[in-house]
Amino acid sequence: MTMKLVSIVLVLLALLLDSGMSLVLPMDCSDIYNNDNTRPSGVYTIYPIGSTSAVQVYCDMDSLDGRWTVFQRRMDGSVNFYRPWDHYKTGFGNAAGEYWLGLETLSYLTLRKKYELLVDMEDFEGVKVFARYSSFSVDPESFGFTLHVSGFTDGGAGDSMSIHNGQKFSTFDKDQDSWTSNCARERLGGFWYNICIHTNPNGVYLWGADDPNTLKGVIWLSWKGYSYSLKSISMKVRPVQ
Ligand SMILES: [Ca+2]
Repeated sequence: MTMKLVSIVLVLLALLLDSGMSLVLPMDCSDIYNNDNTRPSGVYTIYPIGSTSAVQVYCDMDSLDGRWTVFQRRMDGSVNFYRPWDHYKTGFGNAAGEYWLGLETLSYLTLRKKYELLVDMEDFEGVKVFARYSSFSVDPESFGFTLHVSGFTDGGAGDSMSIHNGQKFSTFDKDQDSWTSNCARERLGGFWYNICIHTNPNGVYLWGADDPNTLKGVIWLSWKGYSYSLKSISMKVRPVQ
């Protein structure tokens, strides 16, 4: 009798698995792609920390074979990125547009899998370039959300991230940068500021040319210099295979 019951349960389980239903919730866009590799780029729900941690993200299924989980995106200046620590910790904005996924989620993801980083960007003339890094992780909050990024590959943008490697995250109300004053207040964003920037992806959206003395725009120094604010930039991660 018991054996029969076990057999029935096993058969049902086999049918469930065979029907393509996933018993495991996706923790990132790579899991979503692996469940169904025909899924297009767009907004999906992921569960980075388990079933109660549902969060919406934009999945880039196109760039360099896809599977990218976007954690930062600027594209039209619709969202204010000059925000306090708590906002950068938990995330803000809209996954269909401009947003920041949140340092807590980012830290959880990169603790559970080894990730690489892709930074896609575009200027107002429609030119697109990228920078790629073979290793990317963010420490937990108790370590200041310290950034670890290395293994640069040039996609035309040059390397403006490596100078930020090893830095803790800073916002206007939490100065953990390496500068004597407050980088977040001076560059009007939140980032892994050093002394202070080679890139300022969370700076002020300025529609192109910027005063070279202010250094507060959406800057990627090694591509457009300090006096140009990008049209779009997005930072995304995927597991290293
Ligand atoms: Ca400082």
